[in-house]
Amino acid sequence: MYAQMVKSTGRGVKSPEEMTPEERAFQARIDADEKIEPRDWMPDGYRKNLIRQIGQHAHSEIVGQLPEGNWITRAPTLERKMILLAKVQDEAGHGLYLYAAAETLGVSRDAMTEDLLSGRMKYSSIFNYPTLTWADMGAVGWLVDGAAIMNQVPLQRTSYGPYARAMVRICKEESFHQRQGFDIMMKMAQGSPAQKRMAQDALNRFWYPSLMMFGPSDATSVHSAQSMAWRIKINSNDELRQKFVDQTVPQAEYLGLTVPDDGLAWNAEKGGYDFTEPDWEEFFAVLKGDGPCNAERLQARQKAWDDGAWVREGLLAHGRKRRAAGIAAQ
Ligand code: FAQ
Repeated sequence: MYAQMVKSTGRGVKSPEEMTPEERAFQARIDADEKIEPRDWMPDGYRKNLIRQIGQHAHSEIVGQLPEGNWITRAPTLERKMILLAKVQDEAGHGLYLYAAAETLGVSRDAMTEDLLSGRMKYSSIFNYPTLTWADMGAVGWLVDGAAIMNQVPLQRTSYGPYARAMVRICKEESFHQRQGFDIMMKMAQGSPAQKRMAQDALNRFWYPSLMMFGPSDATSVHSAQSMAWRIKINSNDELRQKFVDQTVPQAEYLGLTVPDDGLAWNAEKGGYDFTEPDWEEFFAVLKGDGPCNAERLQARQKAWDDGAWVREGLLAHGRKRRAAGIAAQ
């Protein structure tokens, strides 16, 4: 059984003997690959862990609009501008589906936003890196959306129904995003020597931050064991990172670009690439708020929240008026 398998790798996962009868019945549903729906009984820890992961995922989609939004007015052609605009709008949609999925667990979007702004909730580390050139739009689509898909395709089979269903649509759109990024990279890599240098520079800067998107190594991951026992996560952080490297290195070769890792080598025995781990000190520093753009990203979210106050107040007043009119009509 899954829970027993995970027990050997530890980190607070209860054995069947330690579970209450309700928890055992819940785990049996998970092990039978049944979807858990909002009104079903669930352990508090399952609910909290899902709110944490889905909420952080939603924040990532919304904050993730900022580095690309930065380039909408500077896209090199009208066609590129329209495509980028559509992509950034898609990310807003992803954030909304995910906030809605988290709300089915009893948390409000306002509360999640307050947690983001106060630093209690995170968003993906990748969005704390700047986008300096147009080639970065290619690298973000190719690598960042590529890493997001690698992580999110298995999440279509996650145990919580609303999250799994949100992921189906999100993954379709992310595939388009990844292709548009690769298309930009192809144009740049096949362009003038200066354009090729820009493409290589973007790959150099985004390679390790993209590998960090999968989270810390399995040995230091806090939530993986329990999340995998509950099928909130289907794969471990290291498994997905390896799959991403194996998929992306041949794409870089096709582009004629060099992955910035001297330790990169095909390992026939494991059927995958050996590669150099990201700098985990840098990763944890970015998580703590010390990345190149953390302060700027949070300021932008704070400003959007403050600027939107009148809309929220107006909607609430409208809601109150309609309720009062409804009561009066009755
Ligand atoms: N950045 O115990 P674990 C996108 C935190 S969507 C920041 O291994 P877990 C689309 C983690 O939260 C990208 N924090 O955690 C797009 C935990 O802290 P906590 C987002 C990170 O949850 C593309 C602590 O470290 N995708 O890009 C990161 O089991 C282009 C310990 O870590 C998702 O959110 C990180 N990279 O595994 C948009 C997918 N990694 O909460 C615009 C869903 C770890 O205790 C443009 N999420 N942490 O304070 C997941 O699959 C998981 O949550 C992981 C982390 C794999 C991210």
